[in-house]
Amino acid sequence: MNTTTTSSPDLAATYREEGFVVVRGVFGSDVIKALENEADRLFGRTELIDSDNIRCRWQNRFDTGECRFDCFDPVIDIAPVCARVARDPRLVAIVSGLYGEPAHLFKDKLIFKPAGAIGYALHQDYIGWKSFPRSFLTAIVAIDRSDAGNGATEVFPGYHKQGCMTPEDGMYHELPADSVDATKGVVLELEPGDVALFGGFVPHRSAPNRSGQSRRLLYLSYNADSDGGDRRDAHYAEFHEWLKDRYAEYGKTNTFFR
Ligand SMILES: O=C(O)CCC(=O)C(=O)O
Repeated sequence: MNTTTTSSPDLAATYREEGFVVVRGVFGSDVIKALENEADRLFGRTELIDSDNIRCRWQNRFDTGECRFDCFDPVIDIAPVCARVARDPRLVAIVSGLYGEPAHLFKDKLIFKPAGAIGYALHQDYIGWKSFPRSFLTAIVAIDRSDAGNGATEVFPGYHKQGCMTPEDGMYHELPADSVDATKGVVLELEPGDVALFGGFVPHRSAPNRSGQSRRLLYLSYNADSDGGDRRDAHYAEFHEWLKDRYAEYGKTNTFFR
């Protein structure tokens, strides 16, 4: 298993080649403390944490199978500190530098990954919707330290050059485990304040959180200006309709967004 040591004078070239980069210490302890406090408050918003609320995502525990709250998507409309970080000029400058043009916030989620959460199977974030930006890029802002023990995100460099590795049929698809060389995985070891950035075609996954604490990471996704401009509102309108349809397929028709 590899761990991250990326530090390059030419971030954009590394991003193009590897599909990801890590920038250390983008946010200082004052911002991280404010994010921690906000994450604590959000985790207590029990009026929002409802299995019919499509803002919420859920994961099973790896040991007992119990299903538990994992993530708010979106988050910036209920979290002013996350909102400021998502549009922080230093962060937006890093993303724009990777694009070589202005960046727009597209999507935002706060993944709590509580102790025991099972983690995410191998997938690419790109989904084959006509409106989905091929320039989609996610910046992970570490609130807590993330490492192999608490289920850090693991990326597979180079495969982004293959584009979308699953059918572009508008559905979410996991990738078969053998679609990547498992020995090439890079575990994104991050300290609070570090930022990892990876493209929407980068295969990635995460292991269970085997620590005793949550592993909170803020996932902020962007698109390039030339790839549709500001599309966040349109994305969430489309995403909500898509999610409602997916829930309805399982007989869940009382969903709402709050
Ligand atoms: O936070 C994790 O453990 C991985 C999340 C992830 O892969 C995703 O949201 O696409």
